[in-house]
Amino acid sequence: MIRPISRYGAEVLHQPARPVSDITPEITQLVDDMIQTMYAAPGIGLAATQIGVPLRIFVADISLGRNPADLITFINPEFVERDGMQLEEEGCLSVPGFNATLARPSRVVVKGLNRHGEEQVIEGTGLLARCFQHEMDHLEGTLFVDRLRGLQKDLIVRKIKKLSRAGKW
Ligand code: GNR
Ligand code: NI
Repeated sequence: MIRPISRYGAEVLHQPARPVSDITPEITQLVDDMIQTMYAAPGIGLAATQIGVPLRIFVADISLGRNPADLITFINPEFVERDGMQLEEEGCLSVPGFNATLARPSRVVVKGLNRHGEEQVIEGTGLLARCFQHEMDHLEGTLFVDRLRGLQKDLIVRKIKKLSRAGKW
């Protein structure tokens, strides 16, 4: 089932998510819904908080479904390594219509469970590293807008408030 994606301002997006204690059939269903919702959007990643569920789960596929082997599910993910620096443009399905250039480490290694509850360790560089960090931020209640400063941030927040007042957000 495709689920609606919450937008900047929704409480669930601005709070840390809780670890998953046990991979029940409900969790498996949630992961399936996240994958469907990510592909439908379309996006290269989706965190559970974006569909209103405060649990530490994200899905990612930087091939947008073109390469089935690129689909990644992480449950209770943690960084094990982070290094380098990349400066690239970033967007978010929960902040539609906006993007900004953001500095992020260029390489990360993430450890966590896959959809079957097995431990996995995955290295990401370039776009995958950026995606992993963006999704890990979601699990802490942080959106890319929160990482901006000064004018860049004020402009986006002001435009969102205006859209919100007009009922267009
Ligand atoms: O689809 C998405 N594209 C994207 C581009 C640059 C950096 C991060 C991302 S993630 C985003 C989907 C999303 O909002 N995931 O939480
Ligand atoms: Ni996002």
